[in-house]
Amino acid sequence: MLITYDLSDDTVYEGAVMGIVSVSLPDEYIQQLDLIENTYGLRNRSDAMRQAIRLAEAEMKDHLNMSGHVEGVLVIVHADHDDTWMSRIQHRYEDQIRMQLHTHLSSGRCLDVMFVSSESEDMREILKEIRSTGKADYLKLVIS
Ligand code: NI
Repeated sequence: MLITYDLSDDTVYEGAVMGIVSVSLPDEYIQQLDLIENTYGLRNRSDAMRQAIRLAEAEMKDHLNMSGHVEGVLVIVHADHDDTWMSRIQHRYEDQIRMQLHTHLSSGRCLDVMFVSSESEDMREILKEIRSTGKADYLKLVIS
């Protein structure tokens, strides 16, 4: 489904003139967008989109600001057990992944929990590779 944002009443936001972007989203993402709107008590999907970008920005900032050696827990939820993308990444970074656990949630999705001990540059690469697949429904790095 293509959502074309009509921002005619909304082209100035918090004092800033805004660009208009058309986005194609699957129904599942539209439902998530509506959930963000409701959860954060926002006015509309445009506000929900801004909130989603701010949340992603905060997470990216945390990851970009990592420095030196980092240790923590990486949690990933993904859908297709038979798709080997996660396993390939885990093998590529076996020197950084010290322990891993794989199990299945009641929804049938896969849950991977990994203890990572890595230089921050490698950690950023791991996160980037996981994100670039677009296959992680959930990705969280908790740094100790
Ligand atoms: Ni699995």
